[in-house]
Amino acid sequence: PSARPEANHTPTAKPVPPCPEVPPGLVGRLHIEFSSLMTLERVQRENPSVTEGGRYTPPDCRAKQKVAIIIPFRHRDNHLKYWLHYLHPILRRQKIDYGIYIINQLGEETFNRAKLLNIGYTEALKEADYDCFIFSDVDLIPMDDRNLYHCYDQPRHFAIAMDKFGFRLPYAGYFGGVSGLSKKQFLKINGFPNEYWGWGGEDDDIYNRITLNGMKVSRPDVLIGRYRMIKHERDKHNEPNPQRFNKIQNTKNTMKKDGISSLTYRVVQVKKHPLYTNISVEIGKPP
Ligand code: UDH
Repeated sequence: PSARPEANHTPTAKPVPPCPEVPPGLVGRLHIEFSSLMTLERVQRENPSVTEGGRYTPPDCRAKQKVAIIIPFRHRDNHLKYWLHYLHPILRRQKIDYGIYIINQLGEETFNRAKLLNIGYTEALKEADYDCFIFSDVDLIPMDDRNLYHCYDQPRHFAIAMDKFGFRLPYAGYFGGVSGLSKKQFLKINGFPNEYWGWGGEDDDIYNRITLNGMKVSRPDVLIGRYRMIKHERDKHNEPNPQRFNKIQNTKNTMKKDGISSLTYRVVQVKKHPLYTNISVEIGKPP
């Protein structure tokens, strides 16, 4: 065959088909462990198709949704390495069009998970036209790749069977660990509360927001929704919040004014790493 110069070719732009409902390359149950040494260099070598800032688009099909994965973060670099090592290949097999956003709370004031998640939603939308937001703790790894990281008709709870809870829901209204809302679902509940400082309660407040706004939580099968948590001690400056029990009684009154509509913060740095985007923020401190 004669090698004709490229310029003479009419570009045969093959139309990319929509991604199938059930991705064909899934493997099911996964072996997850945290004893091997992990380095970012290794994870980078394993994932050459991930582009700057931790972005990936399936090369062979068009995904219906664009998914931003938001991770609340402070001083958990070792956990992040494992998260990236396990999740990038899973998301690729799932044919997800995605970006990874680490929302890093600067300083040593009390941690505020839900406020960081609100910031992640806002900042991700400045980068791309995301339709779906998945909020994941940095220490939670799915044990089955059939637990698909996209959004559903109702707000999704993914981490329903964690090892630390004996692979069951700890209580019926649990919405912690890993969850996902479409842009529309997120805006319907005015995002997440900004006023839960320290550990606990914010996930129950989010659950209340969902049900109070006439939605219900969607969940995977209990065998598919299994997770391993990387064992760790309680972090400094994230003590259990003693106000959480009172606050979750008041969601109905607080959700209209406290949420994405009242969010304030300061971005100090946005840095695109090969496997993720790091957004370092100042979020203030409890009143
Ligand atoms: N997080 C950080 N840094 C912190 C605190 C929290 O990155 O200092 C993030 C991280 O993504 C974490 C998530 O917030 O996965 C949730 O916080 P957590 O892991 O402290 O909450 P969890 O309920 O653990 O998983 C509670 C403490 C358990 C102590 C057990 C001691 N044996």
